[in-house]
Amino acid sequence: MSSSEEEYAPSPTGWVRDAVAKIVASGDTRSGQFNSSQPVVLLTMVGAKTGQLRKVPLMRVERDGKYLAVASLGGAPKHPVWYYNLLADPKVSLQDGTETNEYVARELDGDERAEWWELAGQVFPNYLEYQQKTERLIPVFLLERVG
Ligand code: F42
Repeated sequence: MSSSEEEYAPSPTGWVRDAVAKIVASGDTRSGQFNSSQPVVLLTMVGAKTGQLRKVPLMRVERDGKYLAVASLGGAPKHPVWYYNLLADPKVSLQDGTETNEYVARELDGDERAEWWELAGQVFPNYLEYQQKTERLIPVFLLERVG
C-alpha cells in the first residue's frame, strides 16, 4: 500500500511529527526510538475521512512475526484517531527497522486480548499505568502479515 517515500499527512503533534520525519529520512525506525531507547515501529494507514496516508509511530510489541498496535494515547480519555482508521481499513504497512511489510489489523477481545496485553505490559510497562489512568479499555490490535 505505501512506501516511506509516498506523500503523507504529517501529525499535528510536534514530537510525533519529528519522530516520523527522522524515520522517513533515515529509512530506519531505530532513528525514531521513544525516549531514545524504546524501539518503535511505523504504521502507515489510510485516513478514514480524508483518504490521506497517515504515518503513526507505535511501540514495538512483537511476537512470532506478529505485532501489536496499542491505542493507549498515554491513557487519554479518548481513543486516538488512528484507532478509527484501522477499524475502517485494517490494511496497513508496518516498518520495523529497515524492513516494511503489509499487515492486516484485527482488534482483539477476551482471552486473546488478555494474553497479548500481558506481552504489551512486559515490553512497555507504561501501558499498565496508562490503563489505570483511563476508564476506557485500551484497544489492542493484532497485526498479521499478508502477502
Ligand atoms: N500512541 C499510542 O496510542 N500508542 C503507542 O504505543 C504509541 C507509541 C509511540 C511511540 C513513538 C511516538 O513518536 C509516538 C507514539 N504514539 C503512540 C503516539 C502516536 O504516534 C499518535 O501520535 C497518537 O496515538 C495520537 O494519534 P491520533 O491519530 O489521535 O493523532 C492525532 C493527534 C492526529 O494526528 N490527528 C490528525 C489531525 O490532523 O488532527 C488526524 C489523523 C487522522 O487519521 N485523521 C483521519 C483522516 O481521515 O485522515 C480522520 C479519522 C476520523 O475518523 O476522524
